[in-house]
Amino acid sequence: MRIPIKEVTPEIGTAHVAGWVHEERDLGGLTFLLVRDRTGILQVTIPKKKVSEEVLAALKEISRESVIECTGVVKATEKAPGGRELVPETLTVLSRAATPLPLDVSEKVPADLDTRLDNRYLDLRKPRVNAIFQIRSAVLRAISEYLWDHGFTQTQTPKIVAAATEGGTELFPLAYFDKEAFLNQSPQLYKQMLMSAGFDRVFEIGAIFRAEEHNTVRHLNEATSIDIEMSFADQEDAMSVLENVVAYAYQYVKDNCADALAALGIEDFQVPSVPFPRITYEEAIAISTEGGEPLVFGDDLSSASERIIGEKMGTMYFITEWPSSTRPFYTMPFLDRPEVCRAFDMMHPRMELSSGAQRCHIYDLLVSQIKEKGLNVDAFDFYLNPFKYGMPPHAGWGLGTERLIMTMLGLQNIREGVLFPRDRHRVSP
Ligand code: AMO
Repeated sequence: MRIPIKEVTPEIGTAHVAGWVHEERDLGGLTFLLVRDRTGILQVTIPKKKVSEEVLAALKEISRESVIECTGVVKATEKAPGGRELVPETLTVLSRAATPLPLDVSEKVPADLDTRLDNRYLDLRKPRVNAIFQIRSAVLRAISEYLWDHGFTQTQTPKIVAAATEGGTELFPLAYFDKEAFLNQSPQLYKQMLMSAGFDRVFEIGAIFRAEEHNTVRHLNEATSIDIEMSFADQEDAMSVLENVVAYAYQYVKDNCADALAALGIEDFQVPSVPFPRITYEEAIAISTEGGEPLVFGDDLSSASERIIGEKMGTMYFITEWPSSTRPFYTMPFLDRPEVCRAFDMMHPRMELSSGAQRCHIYDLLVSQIKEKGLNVDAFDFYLNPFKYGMPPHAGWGLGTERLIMTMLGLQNIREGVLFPRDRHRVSP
């Protein structure tokens, strides 16, 4: 049975391992292979005079990144990675890699992000890159676990939809027989409909599609949104779930992903403490204005103002009480001062990670808000009907997985947190 390289120790005696040839060093009478699998790197030492003809024949076949398997005795040696080496009794080339390689997996030759993404299957072999996806997997597990444990039902809602939720300009139209359809921008309308359906608390982790105009380091055209919706709840309740689930995910990574964090060179991994500080939108624009990026009531935050405010806050924080004009139609205004609404953004010092709100559950008010935004009420029939027949007050949020990973791991470009990113210029691989 093949064992993971991480488990190879001198105490084991004979081991059978398999993986990719990370490096090959030929010193004449002696060849060193560094063999890599998902769990680590092992030195395979081949004293040419002491191994079989079959092993020597296989050695001739080998090129970097070929897939091999071998069996042999494990010995302790200080000079090799992990303090051990394997001397092969058998060596088989399972799949020979062509030369030259389009990308250097050992990272001695640097490559730009485009070249890396063009050859993503090779790029993902790099331990540092793979570590990002081990952590991403752990984060989504932790978040699901937390929400499960707090009474949320996991749902899957349609990705082919008939209406925009987050603004018409970012829609991808779709050829859907003889009907007008789009890729969904958010599960927003569906998670709200499930509140009328009596689900009480739902969460969904799924793809969202945004026809973002600009190619930036923090926007994707296909992202993974973590969404929740909860009934009999206001924005404060939703914010509390959000900060706790984020802190839980950080703690989970700290407790379970030591190897992946080490591969990324992250030594001092800090779990944010809850509760996160809250500032109002008015306070946020005052900080931005003071910091040299003037904003007036009704402006959205620019990335420059997010940076200024983030620097001042120095931790994750919430911005609350947004102008109603800046938020989508489904947001609940403060009924005594309707120019402000019960919406919030959750911010990392570098950027926005999540938006949410208490929703408008009052049918007549919702219809008038749809009209005010210049949208066609008839297109929202399927969504509005549930509000006529018993809709509890409810609140929720959407949290971008990639932005969470990007800020957690200090990645420079959001694309690094996606296996096969989609942007304005990239639909392949
Ligand atoms: P919003 O549009 O703010 O809100 O999206 C929520 C979060 O999703 C992530 N996100 C993106 N990440 C990468 N690339 C993109 N193009 C992109 N667009 C969004 C961000 C963002 O904070 N329906 C509401 C949520 C709600 O109120 O429940 C919504 O979609 O991290």
